[in-house]
Amino acid sequence: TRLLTGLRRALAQGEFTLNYQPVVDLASGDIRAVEALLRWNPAGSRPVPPDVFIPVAEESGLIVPIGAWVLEQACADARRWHEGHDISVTVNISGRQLREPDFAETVLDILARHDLPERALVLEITESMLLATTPAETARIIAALTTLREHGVRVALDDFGTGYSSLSYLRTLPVDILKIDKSFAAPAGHADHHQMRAFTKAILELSASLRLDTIVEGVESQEQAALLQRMGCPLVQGYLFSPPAPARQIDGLLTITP
Ligand code: G
Ligand code: G
Ligand code: MN
Ligand code: NA
Repeated sequence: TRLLTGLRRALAQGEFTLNYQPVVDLASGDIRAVEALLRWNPAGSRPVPPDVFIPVAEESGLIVPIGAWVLEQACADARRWHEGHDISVTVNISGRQLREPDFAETVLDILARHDLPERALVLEITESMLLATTPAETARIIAALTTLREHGVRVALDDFGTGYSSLSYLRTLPVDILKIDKSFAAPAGHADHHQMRAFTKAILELSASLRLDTIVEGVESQEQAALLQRMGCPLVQGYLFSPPAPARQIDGLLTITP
């Protein structure tokens, strides 16, 4: 397809960029982390959304070199932000990347080359990446994550609550952080908001009792933020605080002068 041809050229032509969305401490308003979100601006045409090109990159295997570029770029930016701030960078990782035999070594090598402490990196994975894996592949993914965690890299389970079997994956996967999917931040007035509130409260309690950190995604209003604070939610992410923004804007938020 034309999309695939374009993607093959995109890395060499420097058409990818990263935006970053802050993860905010609800009580203090401090930025604790930023999530790297990949953007593709093909020369001479309009940006292609990640929902469109990431599945193509995954099927073709191009997500492996693209994902390596994302890790390099995110660690280079994080090096600047980590100076004087306790800020980590969160990178979305595809199952295809995790199944590469040398994934853990690649990540540790990138961290070392950028002189970035392992604690400063969070890898964001989803339950769905285990859907089509064989038991041997699942074992390899768990081994890679375990190695990385032993070195201090943290793992976040993204889109929590949307999968088929969230609780069993939570028991299987070695994770440090739960990210509650944005569908749970349903605004007041939304038909399901009472039920969503009950689920959010239950997941927050589960997460705390498992000693995991919790981030609620998709917070768009003050009302949602106030409600989440009353529920004891520590960390949030969403348009209320900041949309995904270019690295230079994050520099500005952290008052870093390049
Ligand atoms: O915010 P946004 O529309 O950018 O993200 C859309 C989807 O693309 C999200 O599900 C997100 O996890 C995914 N995504 C964004 N950047 C990356 C990336 O660098 N690697 C992978 N594998 N997925 C990404
Ligand atoms: O799937 P993942 O959680 O990695 O991707 C996050 C997605 O959510 C991105 O597409 C990002 O642009 C989007 N996003 C970030 N903040 C908000 C928000 O407050 N509301 C909504 N609806 N989407 C958001
Ligand atoms: Mn994510
Ligand atoms: Na998510």
